[in-house]
Formats: sequence, structure tokens, C-alpha cells
Amino acid sequence: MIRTALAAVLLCSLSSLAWADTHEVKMLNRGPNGPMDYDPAYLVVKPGDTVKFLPTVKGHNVATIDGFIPEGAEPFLSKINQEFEVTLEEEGTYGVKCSPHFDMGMVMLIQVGERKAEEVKLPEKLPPSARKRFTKIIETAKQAGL
Ligand SMILES: [Cu+2]
Repeated sequence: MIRTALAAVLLCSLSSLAWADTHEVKMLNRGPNGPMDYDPAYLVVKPGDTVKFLPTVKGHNVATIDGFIPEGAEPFLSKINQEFEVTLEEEGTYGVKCSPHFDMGMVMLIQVGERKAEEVKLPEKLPPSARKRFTKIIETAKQAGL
């Protein structure tokens, strides 16, 4: 009996080690959502998961949008043309942008935890193209039931 319980505890701790996932995002000149795009542009991850941004096409980076990350979350910023990994611990919605192409609407949403697309609140201040892209991303995610 005790032996079974120990085995169960051991299995649980092993599975929690294997629990964190890495999600890859391509940075593209043209993607499913239009010119200057992240693919995917909507990602749902668990707290502790890692998102890896791939410089599939040159000229892009990734940075958090001011006022569009969960409370207590650390902002991040990558260099242009570099692969970049970030581990997201705080639950909530992260809005990210490509610094040179923010005005062209190169943005994406990362939902950490149980958030749904319909709960996303866009910040007041956004370039019009970024707002348009976010609206499209949210609509697509809602249709997919995310
Ligand atoms: Cu870009």
C-alpha cells in the first residue's frame, strides 16, 4: 500500500517535470493573417511553457507591448534576426509586436492559462493596423473555440 503511494508520488513529480512545453512561432514577411505576420498569431499555453520565436525570414523581432501583459509579468525584447525563447509564468494575455513592423500590424496574442479570446481587452493606444490585426486574430480564435 505504502509502496503504491510512493510510486504514485514519484510518477506525479516525473510528469510535472515533463509537463512544460515549448511552442514555436515563425516570424514572416507574409503569413496566414497577411503581410508581416507571426505564425501562429494566437497561442494558448500553460504557465511555465516556453515560446520560441524563429527568425524564419529576416528583419523581425518580438517585444511585449506596453500595458498589454499580465500584472507582475516581465516585459521582454529580442534582437532583430535572432531566435528568442521566453518562459511565461504569469497567467493572462500577452500582446507582442515586431518593433519595426508594429505600425504595419505585426502583432500576436499569447494566452497563458485558462483565458479565452472573448476575454481579451485590447489597450486604448494601438496603431490602427495593429488594432485591425488583433481584431482579426481574436475573431479567428473565437471561431476556433479558443
Ligand atoms: Cu517584423
